[in-house]
Amino acid sequence: LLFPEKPPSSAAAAAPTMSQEELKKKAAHQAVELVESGMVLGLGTGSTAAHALDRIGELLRQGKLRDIVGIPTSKKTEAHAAAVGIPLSDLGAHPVVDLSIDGADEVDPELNLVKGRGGSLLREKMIEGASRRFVVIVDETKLVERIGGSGLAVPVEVVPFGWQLTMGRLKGLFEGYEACEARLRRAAAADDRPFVTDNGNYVVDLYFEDGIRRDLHLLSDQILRITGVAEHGVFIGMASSVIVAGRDGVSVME
Ligand code: ABF
Repeated sequence: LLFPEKPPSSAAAAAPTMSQEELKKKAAHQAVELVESGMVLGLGTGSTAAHALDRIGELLRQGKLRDIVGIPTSKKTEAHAAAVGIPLSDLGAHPVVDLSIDGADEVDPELNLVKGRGGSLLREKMIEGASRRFVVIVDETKLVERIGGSGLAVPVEVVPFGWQLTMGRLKGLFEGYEACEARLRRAAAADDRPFVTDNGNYVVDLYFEDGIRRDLHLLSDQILRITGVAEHGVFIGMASSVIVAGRDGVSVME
């Protein structure tokens, strides 16, 4: 034989594995099973929460859910929810939310979260803080031992006025404690202008070498005492449960 026969492809022989997108969808669909007709819903932001919006829209169209009112956590979610037919309202009309469903960037073993890499942490914290039940949906890549431990950003929303001063004060909080770098978030990799939130604010991203070691409540108070800070993306003790989709199945942390 001039050309040896092809060996069997190992990819074809391997068991099919779920993509990260399918895992996100799985977690989202499990959370939507908690939605009942007549509920006021907090609608999350991000690629995982987007699957929940699509599913709620689908159930509304099929008549399996009725009289739902959604409160969107961002302008992007507002547009998406409207497009899939979810009736919308706000916290003024509905100061108590029955159930919020949203993604997260990090989840620690105590169900503390980092949120806001998508930029909508302030509205998320307001709506999810006003919720009777807040269900977080993630794939297993979001689980961390310690908040800030993924090496990715812990975001802080700051008012644009004097942001350099505010960023300096934020950085000062960590000197002599956690190794931390602070950077103003840019609009995009190739766009040097600051990223602007739905509230017209900027975001300072904090990067930790080895996560946050001090008490999270103490740190939260310290951050919020800095004039110029609007809110930070550490959500302490707010999640009622976390639905985690992994390659070995879906589990619920409570
Ligand atoms: C929002 O979406 C944010 O708080 C968080 O930053 C992000 C998670 O996005 P994804 O589901 O796309 O990872 O909930």
